[in-house]
Amino acid sequence: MKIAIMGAMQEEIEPLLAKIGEYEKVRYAKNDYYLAKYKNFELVIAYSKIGKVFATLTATTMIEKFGAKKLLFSGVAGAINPELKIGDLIAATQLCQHDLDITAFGHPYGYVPEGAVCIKSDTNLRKIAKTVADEKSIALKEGTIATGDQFVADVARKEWIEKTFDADALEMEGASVAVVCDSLDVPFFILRAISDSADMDAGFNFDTFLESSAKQSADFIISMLDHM
Ligand code: 3QA
Repeated sequence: MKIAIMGAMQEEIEPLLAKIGEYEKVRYAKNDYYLAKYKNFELVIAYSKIGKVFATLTATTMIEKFGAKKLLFSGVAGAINPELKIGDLIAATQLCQHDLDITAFGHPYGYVPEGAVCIKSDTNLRKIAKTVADEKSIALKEGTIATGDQFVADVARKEWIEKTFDADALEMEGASVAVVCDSLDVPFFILRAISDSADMDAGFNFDTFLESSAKQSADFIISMLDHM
């Protein structure tokens, strides 16, 4: 079975490629896709570039062009829930788009007709994650992740997202992956390690912790493959 492993930034997939070692690079739609074998799996690995549009393109390509049957996302996020500290892992139970707004027509934030405010991730993949976390004695948090085309470095914006969506963390790609995978019936899992707290220090903390947090997430994803 072919499994997609996706990140948004190069730093988010680099630890995966380093661990897997041997791969073939295929250029498609102005992006690089890395094809590899790991244990009994065929893998397609890529980073999309930042934001919802690129993430949608990459997730769709991994499924429709490369034939991925499951998709795992690995990366970093800004914390909303104060229990989440830098380096902590959160697995999305569901994802929403915090910047989607047709409230002028009486709809809730994050909703468009025939869509849903939140999309749930695959429960089986989340179970595998729990097994891995237990085995490694890692405190894996589960919660709602809010996605939008915005690097949030502002407490007021963060608090608005928290109260509107009851979200625990925020980032810029997860809900796109959720929409694509839900539409195409591909089970998906979104894992993020905290790089910052979406506050006024977010830019500095992000730069400081991107690499170490991205590695936390990537290492966990590799362990999940070992259990699939
Ligand atoms: C931010 C990355 C994007 O892919 C979303 C990181 C971590 N903290 C966040 C926050 N708000 C929103 N998202 C996040 N990822 C890209 S901007 C920096 C680009 O530097 C998750 C995330 N607070 C490029 C060098 O110029």
